[in-house]
Amino acid sequence: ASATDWLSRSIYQVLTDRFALTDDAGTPCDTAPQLYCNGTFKGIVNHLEYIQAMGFDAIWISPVVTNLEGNSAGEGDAYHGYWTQDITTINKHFGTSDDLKALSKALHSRGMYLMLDVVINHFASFGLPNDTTISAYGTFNAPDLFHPQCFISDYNNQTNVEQCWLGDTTVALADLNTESQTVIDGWNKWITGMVSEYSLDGLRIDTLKHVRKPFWPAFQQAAGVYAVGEVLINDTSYASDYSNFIDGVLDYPGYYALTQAFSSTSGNMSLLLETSHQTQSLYKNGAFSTAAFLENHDQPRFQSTVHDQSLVKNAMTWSFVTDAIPILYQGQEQGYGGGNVPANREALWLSAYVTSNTLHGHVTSLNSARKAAIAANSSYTSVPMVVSSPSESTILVSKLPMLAFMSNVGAFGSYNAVGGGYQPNEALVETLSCKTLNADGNGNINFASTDGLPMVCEFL
Ligand code: ABC
Ligand code: CA
Repeated sequence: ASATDWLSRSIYQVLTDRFALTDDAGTPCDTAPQLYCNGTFKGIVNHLEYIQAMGFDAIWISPVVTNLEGNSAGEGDAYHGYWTQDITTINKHFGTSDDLKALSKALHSRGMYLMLDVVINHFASFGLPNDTTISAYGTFNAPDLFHPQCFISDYNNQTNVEQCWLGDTTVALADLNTESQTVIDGWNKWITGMVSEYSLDGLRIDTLKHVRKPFWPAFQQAAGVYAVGEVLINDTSYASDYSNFIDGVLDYPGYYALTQAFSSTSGNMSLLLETSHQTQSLYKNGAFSTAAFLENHDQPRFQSTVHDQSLVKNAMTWSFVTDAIPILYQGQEQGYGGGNVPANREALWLSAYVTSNTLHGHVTSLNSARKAAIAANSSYTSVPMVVSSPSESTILVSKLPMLAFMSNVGAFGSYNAVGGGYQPNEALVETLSCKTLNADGNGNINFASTDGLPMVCEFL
């Protein structure tokens, strides 16, 4: 699927080891020791209804290739999938190659997309690698296919970021020499094969900023599908330049602004406004070049620090009402509150996949509001949104037929805001509360909230 195909999609992030067991035995899963908890591809297949019923039409799954086997002293197992050892085989903890094909098929028969996380920057090693470790790497089994060993020491030096190594002496992430033609050809051939073998619809590219930019266009072309890259940085101009080399970029600067804006009733709303304007002007395709999220597997859950449910609902709304492709990390709909890694990687089966809680309903409403707006306006995914901040505690996203008001006044606050662009007296629905209302004689709506909750309006 192309970038355009993905723009109308909504992505649910699955951490394969922590999403679903093959049979729901109710096995406990302690996040602290960082060991495999045994989630599988088959488990995902069995719970696709749970994801689709919330309105998601795509999933992003953890990297699937064979990882280092065994336990490191202190950093645990490769349950997250980022410790690559052999890219020609599938991580047996998650299932077989046929199980992965069955997952792809099950998704497609529901009209859903499969996005695979791929790690191109490095292979992994317990301790610093030696010749034996490297010979087990299969495709890239010679020392000169890796950059000389040095750990990244200066994030302000781009060559250091690209050519030195992530990780540490417990688990070293051996940095591939992505300037070498052998490595370039090896990766391009591999990704063409993976996309075709598993009928992938898209890719999430790990550690994008750790590989030189000109590597990416040929890789993307070899993949032949949409790819969104991870550039972990709180700097819009740094992140946005990657949109000239790859379809999409995970919106980390927006994540930092979003979490700050709704962190408390005195959160910084003007920073969110300013960051979103920068996003619109700096990325190749404005905010359409980004994918937005409030949580992921690397960052503390929003509810590890914010407890006011009004703030939580407002913050969750943002990613679903902007031009970005929305991503929701599994467990957010269940109100999970784990802090830093590894506490934020709670097993979803511990929630029993209940669908009765408030945030689950909130996510479902947000997805359906977005889908209705896309269906009502054929240029919804190509004409840029207009973001404004009517007061220091409110932000308004206008993307007709949708108008979304968010605020950080909190559950005990109230706010008023005016938005326009409708026909005089047009009949509208406020999607989150399911209440109908009418625009006034000038096509405006006057919002008044007494509990600080977000409001999403559209004509239906
Ligand atoms: C494990 C343990 C950790 C322990 C670590 C040493 O080892 O879990 O507790 O601290 C995988 C696993 C991790 C594991 C690592 C290393 O491998 O999931 O659990 O950590 O073994 C991606 C993935 C991530 C994955 C990897 C590795 C990469 O999403 O899940 O980790 O394949 C860097 C990379 C980024 C990477 C991230 C983990 O590390 O750039 O791609 N994520 C600064 C740097 C960033 C850096 C970040 C964290 O620190 O600029 O480049 O990310 O080290 C903002 C600034 C940012 C700044 C942040 C912290 O603050 O603007 O620049 O980021 O304000
Ligand atoms: Ca690198």
